[in-house]
Amino acid sequence: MHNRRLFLKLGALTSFQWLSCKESSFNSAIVDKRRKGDPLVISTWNSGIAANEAAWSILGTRGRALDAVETGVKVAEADPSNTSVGFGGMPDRDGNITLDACIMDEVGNCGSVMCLEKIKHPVSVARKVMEESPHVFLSGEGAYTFALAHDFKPEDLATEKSKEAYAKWLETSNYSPTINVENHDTIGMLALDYDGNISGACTTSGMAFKMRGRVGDSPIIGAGLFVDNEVGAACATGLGEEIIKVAGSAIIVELMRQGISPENACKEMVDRVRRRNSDLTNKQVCFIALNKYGDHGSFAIYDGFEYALKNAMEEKLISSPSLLTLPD
Ligand code: SD4
Repeated sequence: MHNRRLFLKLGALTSFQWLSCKESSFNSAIVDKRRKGDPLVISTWNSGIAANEAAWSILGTRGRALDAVETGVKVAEADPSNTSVGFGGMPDRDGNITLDACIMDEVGNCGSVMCLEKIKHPVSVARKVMEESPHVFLSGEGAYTFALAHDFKPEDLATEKSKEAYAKWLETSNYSPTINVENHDTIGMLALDYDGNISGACTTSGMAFKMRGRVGDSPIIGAGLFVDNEVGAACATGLGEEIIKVAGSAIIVELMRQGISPENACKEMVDRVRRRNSDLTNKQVCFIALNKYGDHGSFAIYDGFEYALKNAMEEKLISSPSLLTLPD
């Protein structure tokens, strides 16, 4: 009798209510089975190897995922050979190096800076925005003033390499701001700490020779990065405009909430980008994702994307599945 009543009650639910019922039981399953005592970190591209190493100095000693992701991506920001992030990043078309970064913690706090100039570690300014301002986004001049007020020192972020590349670009000044599909260095990092908490960070100098003021997905919470500690986290690299249009990282997390694997959630978002674009030439989009159990995965439009993994057992680069093969 009891079962029959339950059946009738469920029968009266709309499909949306029924789905919500299923999802909330899935959510509590995730919370209950949250993986504790087994930290790991993943990050985009091969620059992620060195960044993961730094993050591990925190995760491996039972530190907080938030500290790990900030420390990790700072390695890429300080590396002059990485021309898509921080020091040595490519300038905009007017010759200014403008940086975008964001960070998000296990309780959904987040901070972000956009078009920040002369500060080597935008991710640390983003963390200050999160922790010491009532806001989430600060941009341009305001972000710079905020950074100075928090003791960040202005520096010249140009290198010989970035100056030469800009001088060469000026010869034609051809405005075709594409993301190189074969290689990027923007770093997105997701970490799961010993206590089972997840945080993420993302940092970039954006498109080389972009229009002044252009902002991509990387500092946009929900596009370049999203963390929901009950479910997991995702971050992105590639053509920011396309990633923003599908709210990439936030929706990957929602797909994982429905029980979809990290790889399949990333694949679904790549598929949505494909459905919006009849021509994918020069449009690379890549996602990585991590769920509460420590499962991780990725998907990209083109092959060649890889992400770095580090946990107590191993450290490696994982080649991402993709939709298309790059033409020769
Ligand atoms: C952007 N997503 O600004 C970034 C670029 C990127 O490696 O990933 N470059 O659109």
